[in-house]
This record gives sequence, structure tokens and C-alpha cells, in this order.
Amino acid sequence: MTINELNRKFGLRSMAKFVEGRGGLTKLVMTHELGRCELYLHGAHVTSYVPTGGKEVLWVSRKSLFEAGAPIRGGIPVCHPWFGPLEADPEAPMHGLARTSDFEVESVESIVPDGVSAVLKRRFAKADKPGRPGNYELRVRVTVGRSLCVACETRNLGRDELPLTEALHSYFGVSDVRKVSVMHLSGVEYFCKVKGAPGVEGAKPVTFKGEFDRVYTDTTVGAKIVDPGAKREINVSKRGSNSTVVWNPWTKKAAAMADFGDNEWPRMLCIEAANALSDAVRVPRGGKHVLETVIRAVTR
Ligand code: TA6
Repeated sequence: MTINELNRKFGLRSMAKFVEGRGGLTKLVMTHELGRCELYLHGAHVTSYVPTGGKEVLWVSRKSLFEAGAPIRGGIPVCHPWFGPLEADPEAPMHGLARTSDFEVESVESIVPDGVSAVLKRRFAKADKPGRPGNYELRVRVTVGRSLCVACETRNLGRDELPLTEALHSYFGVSDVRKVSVMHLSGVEYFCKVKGAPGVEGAKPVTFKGEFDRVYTDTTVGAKIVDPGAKREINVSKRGSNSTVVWNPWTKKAAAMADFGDNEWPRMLCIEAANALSDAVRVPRGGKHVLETVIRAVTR
């Protein structure tokens, strides 16, 4: 559908408008009295969330690509139907198929009191390679109001169980990652991908002194970024998620990514609502599973 056709069919006066975004990709701008967000049909990818009276909550790299076949670096990538590499197929792309797939618009509506809400969907056919999950429908509902809510619904259309790992891989803007802390992970077991070893988080809030890449498992509570430099706290809550992933690439990893500016890493931190490692999900035949994250920024 062209942008004009999308606006004719789904536009909602000043609340929801389709425009041409970066790289000529189609972008939906949703505006509510309490907040505003932007999302691309490419990857059903949220790239901006600004609470009314506040600052941009998400982070997008200045070097991000905005083109078919490439994931956007930043915002909220939808990592689905696998998180990380796919064990059964080493040639499969990192973090699944959704973030490089184009989605169609199913609906755009104003839901009182939740906010303005859009549903993007895509059907993924039977896998063409052994070991790859297939035959499912993915809906991504984005709602902006007093918070930003992103819900990722998987419907299994196949005859067998659908094995699923997934993440709403949210990149948050911070004043300086070396000066923030993350709450609500005390005592939680994790797998550290930097050391390649398991561990248990200590009693203190998490702080950052180097590359950080941990998958916290069997935890449903979400996390909170405390950022005194920005006078802000970002609360990341979640539903249908037993893993929380926390990531900052630091200097070496950032320099190794072409779509990530070498000196951008201090200004970002990922807190991801996920189901990964031992928290993998199996969606029964004809069943569905919803992974949701709700983001609220509070000025302190
Ligand atoms: O969620 C953290 C992580 O799995 C890191 O290990 C790193 O790979 C990051 O995701 C980004 O992955 P990408 O494929 O987007 O470069």
C-alpha cells in the first residue's frame, strides 16, 4: 500500500499519520496527549518514544541502516522467532526473521484510556530450511499513551509445537552508561555472554564498567534504569517474559559494528523483555503466546 492509501484507510486525523521515513521506508507517527511514538513497517520497529513534556526515551544509532534486508540499529527490534544465533542452522540470521521483514497494517485505533494503538502483522510460511521455525503469524501491537506498550503475539498455524525464543530488544538513551544503575535484578541467575559463564546477580543495583551482555533467566519483574545524569528513571515492565537481557557493547564491540558509531556506546543501554536460553517457549498447535513490554519514563 502507498502512504496515501495507508492514510486513507488507517490514518486517524492528528493521532496517526503515515509518512516517508529514513531510507524511504514507511513510518507511522502516533500522537496522544500524553506521548508520541514512531514505528516503521519494516520490522514492525519502534524507533522513537517521547512522553509529553519529556525527552526521547529510545536510542537509535546515527549510523543505522534503513533499508530492506537490514535491521535498524536501535529503537525496539523485534527478535523473533529466535534470539541470538539459531542452533539448528548456523547460517540463519542473528535474532530471527521479524526485524528484517516488512509488516502490513491490520488496524490503527484510539483506545480510551490506553492511547493510540496500531497492530502490524505478518504471516510466516512453512520454513524452507530444516530446523527453522515456520508456519506462524506474528502480530505486533504498539500503543502510546501514558506509557509505550509493545506486545508481540505469535499464533502457531502449524501441526506441530512451535519452538520460540524472542526479545523486544529495547535500546534506551542514557546520559552515560558508566553513571547509571539498573534495579530489580538482585539475586537473579544469569548467563554472562562476555565470560561465557553463569552467575547470580548480587544484592546491589547493576552498574557498568565494561562490555556487559547478560541473559537473566526465570525472572518476570522487569527492570528500572536510574539515570541521575538525565534526571530520569526508565521503568521497563513486561508480561509473558521470563528472561531479561541487559547489554552494552562498550568500546571494542561498538567499533566492530558498522552500524554503530564508535563513540556512541556511553549513550545507550539495552534492557530487553525476552524468552531465551532455558526460558524458551513452545507454542502448542493452534495456540498463541504474547510477549509484552511496557516502558515508562519518570523525571526525577
Ligand atoms: O541482546 C544482546 C545481544 O544478543 C548481544 O549479544 C549482541 O549480539 C546484540 O544482541 C546485538 O545483536 P545484533 O545482531 O543486533 O548486532
